[in-house]
Amino acid sequence: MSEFELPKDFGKLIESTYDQAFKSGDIVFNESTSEIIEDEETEIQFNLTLATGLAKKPTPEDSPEQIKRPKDFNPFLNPDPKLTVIANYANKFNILLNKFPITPNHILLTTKEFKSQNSPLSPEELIASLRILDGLEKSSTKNEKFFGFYNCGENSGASQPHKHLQFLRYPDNFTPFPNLLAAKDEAFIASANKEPLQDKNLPFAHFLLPLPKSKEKLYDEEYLALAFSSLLQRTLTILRDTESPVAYNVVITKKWLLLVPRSNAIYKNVLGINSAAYTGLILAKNEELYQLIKDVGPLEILKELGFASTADQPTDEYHY
Ligand code: B4P
Repeated sequence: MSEFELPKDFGKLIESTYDQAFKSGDIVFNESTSEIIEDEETEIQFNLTLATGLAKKPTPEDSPEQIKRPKDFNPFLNPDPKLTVIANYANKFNILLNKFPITPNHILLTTKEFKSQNSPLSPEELIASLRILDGLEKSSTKNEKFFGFYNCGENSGASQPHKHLQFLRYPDNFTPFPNLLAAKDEAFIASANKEPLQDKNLPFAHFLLPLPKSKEKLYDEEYLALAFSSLLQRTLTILRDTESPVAYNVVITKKWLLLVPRSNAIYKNVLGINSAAYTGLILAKNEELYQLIKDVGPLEILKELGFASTADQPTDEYHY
């Protein structure tokens, strides 16, 4: 049995932990409203969410008196047992509930020991993520689809420095753009002969690989390490020629892996954008920001916080 095997009742375990933590007030659930809009030119879907309660959420800049805990409090080191779904997963991780969710059962994969959120994903972190996605989808009676995401580096939208990935459900009737792109090819590792997939209609650089359908290959550490590093090389090649620190978003599903280099975390100094936005889920914490997203258009915002697309460039033999 693999050390990454999850309990058969993984979904139920998440739900019961969530229900208890919610009842005891250890989860701060924020009500939200959502709508799906479509970009006129590309027909790409975006799910816009308005969650005004989040504006009151404590931030690392709040004073210790305000939030009644030490300034450098790390919620992922010795995590709260009431928020813990599985402690010591594969001897290296914890699977936790997000304390401030907008959708129920939002979970996090955190490293047991402190590791930096600026470090690339390890093969074990990729395998654990795929297992979690598999566990979530198998537990769903409604054929729901899930994604994992990792906000890496200063400009990526991360707020916690302790390494963590997050897992969310895609909204119903929503097609994220990478699904359409990944469906165009079989699984491959990017090489000097074949660049990762990039949608020409999108105005920001992004690198996507379809993942293998066979379970043996999908859960193969070496394969995943090569796939991730081939995307990271392209990401670092873009960042190499700029003044920007290393920052990128990772989105993973059971079907594909996506990396997006980031130039900035916040649009016009008001709207924070993380990995979820680069798979089409955009969050606003007040009405003005919600309207701003609609007025400017999600693609324009994503363009400004990323880098120019390289879809038209010929294959470059030297990446980073
Ligand atoms: P980070 O990678 O550091 O940053 P983030 O997702 O952008 O979250 P942030 O904290 O900045 O949240 P925001 O108000 O923008 O993730 C840190 C994670 O740890 C977060 O999930 C955070 O909530 C969680 N956390 C913090 N303290 C904790 C504690 N004591 N115990 C357990 N978990 C703790 O957004 C609020 C939430 O909405 C975030 O979770 C965010 O990922 C999620 N979200 C963003 N866009 C979304 C969208 N379009 N739809 C649905 N959810 C979305």
